[in-house]
Order: sequence, then structure tokens, then C-alpha cells
Amino acid sequence: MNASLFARLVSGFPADRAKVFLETEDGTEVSFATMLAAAGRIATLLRGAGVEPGDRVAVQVEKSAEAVYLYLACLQVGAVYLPLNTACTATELDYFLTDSEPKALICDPAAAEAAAPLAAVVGARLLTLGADGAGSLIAESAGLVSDRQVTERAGGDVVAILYTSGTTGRSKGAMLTHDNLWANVATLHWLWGFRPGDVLVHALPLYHTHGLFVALNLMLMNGGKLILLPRFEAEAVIDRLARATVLMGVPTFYTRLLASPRLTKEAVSGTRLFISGSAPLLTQTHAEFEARTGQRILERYGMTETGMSASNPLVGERRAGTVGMALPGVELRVCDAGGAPAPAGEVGVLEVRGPNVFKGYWRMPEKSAAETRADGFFVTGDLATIGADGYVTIVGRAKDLVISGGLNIYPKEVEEALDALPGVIESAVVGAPHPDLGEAVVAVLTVSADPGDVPAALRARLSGFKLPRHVAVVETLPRNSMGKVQKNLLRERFRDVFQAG
Ligand code: MLC
Ligand code: AMP
Repeated sequence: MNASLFARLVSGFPADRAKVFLETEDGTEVSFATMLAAAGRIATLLRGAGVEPGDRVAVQVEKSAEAVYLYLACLQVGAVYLPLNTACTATELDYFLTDSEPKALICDPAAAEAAAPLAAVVGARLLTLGADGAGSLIAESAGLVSDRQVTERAGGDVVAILYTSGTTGRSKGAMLTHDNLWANVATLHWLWGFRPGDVLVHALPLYHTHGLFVALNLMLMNGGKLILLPRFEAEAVIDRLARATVLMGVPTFYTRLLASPRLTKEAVSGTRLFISGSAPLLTQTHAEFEARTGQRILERYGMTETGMSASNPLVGERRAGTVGMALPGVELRVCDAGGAPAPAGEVGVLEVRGPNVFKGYWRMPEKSAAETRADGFFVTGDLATIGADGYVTIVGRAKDLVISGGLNIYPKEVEEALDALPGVIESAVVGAPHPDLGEAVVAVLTVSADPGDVPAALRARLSGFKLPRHVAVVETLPRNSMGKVQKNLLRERFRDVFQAG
């Protein structure tokens, strides 16, 4: 049997391919037939460009129906889909492309000129795709025959690489296999009760696990229907909820929805399921959402390397402040730093084993080994407790990480950029509670001269979402007897900087 994710997803498509799969922001409807024909033409183009099974195809494009066709085309030809954040700077892009050596790069037409030299260096064919579908990808594929051949793949073959930053050093490419993504989507489909007629409002980015392998894959498997919005905007989402049955989002979506007086019981009367993940959902948001809409948000937990690992139940208690229980087929345990199981109910590092856990980091076997136990459990770096009833509570992070609006920011990367600024002696970056983003970045500096506008100075090097929202200059950074910066003290000191009033 062909274990290609494409083949498995398409097997769930309705027999009547004239049915609508997705609707764009302007209300244009796209049928399964249209989508498959377009994906097939792009598949022909990619094959013609020399893309062989296992070759990487790097994609840095805005959300659009055409971006979905491109994703499917990559799966169809057996390529490794490699999505990149549209906010990447040239420096970040340089690293990702040099490391992954893609056979093709598809970027926005406006970015093509800057990307061309880099594409040439790594030997990637450069194609363009704009938010409106314009660009060489669609233009060049338009006249081609739509390929129907689905490349044979084994379940353990890599289908996608997603870069995740690390607490030390360079970003790592997490390699996910056809089996990883299929196992996860099939489990979630059953667990969350997806059924014909479900309509999902998709307002997440298409380059992370949440928007791609949870939301999009689920709707592909379910046979539609997706309302594809280019980005999250509370009023646009509320407008669509009247016709939708499911919304998936990061906690910031829910706090922003609550800020709108138009979020009422009536506005969401047809929506059966609100799912939150990628960052902790405050119990206060959970309670406010229920009071306003009568619906309890279902919180789940996941990670790029593992897909989804835990979820609150569809039927049963959706317990605020917890991420629910291990998914069927997934094992979770809490251990001390050495890997010994922690006593029941005690805090430790959460470890995951199951068919959802990735194959390893691209060309970094030593990093893969460092984060995996001999018995196959992957060490998440999240601190958790597991109750006697199986409910998992994420209580913190053993890894030095800030999650802002559902996006991960590794302090080390920001500190390195800060330390390189003229006038900065040393820096420490921490997260502070933020009413909109959950957490936001605080940079604490010691200086020898006025560093000027710090976020502006960092902009060329770091994506916008990584820039500090608050910069503080101090005499000295607090250190322990080992000389390590005591970030807990800085978190305490700056915990109120983003609070109103
Ligand atoms: C944008 N900006 C952010 C930001 N997003 N700053 C901090 N944190 C963020 N998350 C900055 C931009 O650089 C810009 O600044 C300014 O905010 C406005 O940009 P925008 O694009 O208009 O922002 P907005 O539309 O408000 O986006 C906020 C958001 C978005 C929360 C809607 O970030 C988002 O969709 N987040 C979801 C991320 C996600 O999919 N996470 C899942 C990861 S997978 P400037 O100065 O540059 O103009 C995962 C596994 C799992 O974690 O379990 O799911
Ligand atoms: P990423 O590396 O972008 O996939 O982010 C994964 C991280 O997001 C996890 O390791 C957690 O720290 C965090 N995360 C995801 N879901 C939740 C959740 N429901 N509650 C708390 N943290 C979460």
C-alpha cells in the first residue's frame, strides 16, 4: 500500500469532486476537482524542475488557496514540504536554505529579487506565488497537463521539515514522516468527532504545525470545508462563525474575540467546537469565554516535534488549566532531569512516545539523540504534572523559551543579536505576562553607551515578532554563584511591565 499522506488524505475526499473544499476571504469557492487539478499541474511543474522524491521544496508564501494546492502538490510528488515563516529576515532565510538545500524555493514575487542569489547558491529553482495567486508558480503550471500519479512513499519517509529554534545554537529542522502526520490527524479526527458537514474557520498561519498539520490536514481528511482567512482578525472571524462549526486558535485569538462585543451566544450558536493550543490558555479566558458564549473551549497540547500529544475530551470534562489526557496511542510520562519517573502528581519534565513523535532533526543526529531517551520517549522540555485521573497540567518550562501569541522565541537568539549592538555589554531576555500575547519579550541590558532604539536596530536580523516589546537598562544582571543569570529574578522584577494602568 502507498503510505503517502497525499494518498491517505485523498481517500477521504467525497466521491462527488464538485463539492466545495474551501472558501476564500472574498467568498470564492474552490471544489475538490479544481484543487486536485491545480495541484496536479503544480506537480507536473515540480517534477519538470527536477524535484525527486525526498527533495526539499521550501515555501515562503502568504496564505492563499494556491498555497494549499502547492502543499498538496509537494505531497503528491513525494517531496519534503518545508514551510517558512513569511516574517523571516534575509539572515534567517539564508540559514534555512543553506541547511536544507531545497530543490525548489517558492516565495512571494516581492521577495524574488532578494532571494534569487541565495536560490542560485543552493541550486534551487526559484518560483513565485503571491497572496493573490499571481506569480510564476501558477503562470508556468497553467498550461501543463495535470499529473495524476501519486509517488509511492513508505510510512517512515519524511514528508515535511519544520524548523524550530533551540535553547542553544542553531535552528533545527524537525523531520516528520508520512506515518507521523497520518497517525496524528486520524486520531484527532476521531477524538474531536469530525463529521461530514463540519466547517472550519482557518485564521492560523499555514507554516506551523497548528495551522498546517492540525487544522488543514483535518479538513482534508474530513473532506472539507475550510473557510480560509489570510490572517486572524476578530471581526472577520466572528462574521464567519455564523456558518462555521469549528474554530482552532492560539489563546490570543480567544482574548481578542472576547474583546469584541459582537461575540455572543447567538453569534456562535452553530459552532460546536472551539479548540485552543500552542500556548497556555488562562483559566480566566476559559471562564470568560464560557460565560459569554455558553461554550467551553477544548484545550490541547502539542509541539512541532510531536504534533498533538494531549487533549481535553470532546465529551467529558474540559478542565480549565489542564491540557487533558494523552491521546489514544500516545504515552506521556513525567520525569526528573535524568529521566527517572517522578512520583505521581509531582512536577517533572514531560516526555512523549508514540506514532506522532518525529523522526529526528535534519542532519543533527546528536541533537536528536540528546532529546530522546533510550526507550524512545522524546523530552519536551515542558514542566508538567499528571494527575491520578490522567489529566496533564503544564506548569512551566524547563527550556528557556518565550511563547508570544503562540509563536516561540528563544531568548538565546535575541540575546546574541542584542550583544552584537554597539553600546551593549551584555543582555538577558525574559518573557513577561502580556494581556494580548500571553507573554511578550523583555530585554534587560547593561550598557557602556546609549544603545538607541534597540528594536529598530535588531530589525534587520530578527523577525518582527522576536523584537523586544520592553527594553530596560540595569547596572548589573543578577547572577548566581555559578555566574549564571538568574532569569527567575528578572521575570519577577519585570512581570508587570505590560499590565495596564
Ligand atoms: C505578530 N507580531 C507579533 C506576533 N505576531 N509580536 C509578538 N508575538 C506575536 N505572535 C508583531 C509583528 O511583527 C508586527 O510588528 C505586529 O506584531 C503586527 O503584526 P500582525 O501580523 O498584524 O500581527 P497580528 O495579526 O496581530 O498577529 C498576532 C497573532 C499571530 C497572534 C494573530 O501572531 C498569530 O496568528 N499567531 C499564531 C501563531 C501560530 O500558529 N502558532 C502555532 C505554532 S505550532 P512590527 O513591529 O513588525 O510591525 C505549535 C504547536 C502547537 O505551537 O501545539 O500548536
Ligand atoms: P512549537 O515548538 O512551536 O511547536 O511549540 C511547542 C510548545 O508550545 C510546547 O513545547 C509548549 O511549551 C507550548 N504549548 C503548546 N500547547 C500548549 C498548551 N496547551 N499549554 C501550554 N503550552 C503549550
